[in-house]
Amino acid sequence: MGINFTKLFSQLFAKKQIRVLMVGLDAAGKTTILYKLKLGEIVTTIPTIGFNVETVEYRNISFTVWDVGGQDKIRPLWKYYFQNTQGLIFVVDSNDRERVGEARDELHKLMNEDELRDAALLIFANKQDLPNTMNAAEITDELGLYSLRQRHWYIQSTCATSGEGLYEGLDWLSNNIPDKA
Ligand SMILES: Nc1nc2c(ncn2[C@@H]2O[C@H](COP(=O)(O)OP(=O)(O)OP(=O)(O)O)[C@@H](O)[C@H]2O)c(=O)[nH]1
Ligand SMILES: [Mg+2]
Repeated sequence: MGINFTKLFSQLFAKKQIRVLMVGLDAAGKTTILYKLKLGEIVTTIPTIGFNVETVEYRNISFTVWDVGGQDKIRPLWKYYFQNTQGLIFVVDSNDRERVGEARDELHKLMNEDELRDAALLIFANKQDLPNTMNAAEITDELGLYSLRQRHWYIQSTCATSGEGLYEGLDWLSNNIPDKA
């Protein structure tokens, strides 16, 4: 009885854990986002060769966020991080009109991955502070988000350096993660 009560109690108050994979082209702002969330600070980044992982606590949820380097030569490594991903954050540099097509191709490849079948998709349309950015509607169009079938997705405008939009994104993720089987 005592043991059962303890178990029930800990289940009620246990933090929900969400595993998040954050990818996107190089220089989109992933590492900046990760450390803005973790530390509340802008860190000076260098291109990520490999990954960073941090646990971000927000609203009684513990997000384990894997930030994987996005340079083209190392994109084939993304697949090693797919397993058990519940939330996928795809970060786009909204100022990079030249490479938005490349971002679209990478996103659609990810969407065809069996291991990411059930992952909720959050797009961060990042770098909204720059003068020549595409807004969320343009990014939605350029990425072909409306063509995604049977995918729970959401696009959020962000500025990683000010932190704008980041927590709104986490709010959406926390409400849209499918329950584990
Ligand atoms: N103006 C502006 N610059 C940003 C923003 N987010 C990131 N940056 C800058 O963009 C550059 C690249 O950011 P990173 O966070 O290193 O990019 P990344 O996506 O981790 O890149 P890889 O590790 O190579 O995949 C850095 O100079 C950041 O300061 C933003 O919202 N606005
Ligand atoms: Mg990085």
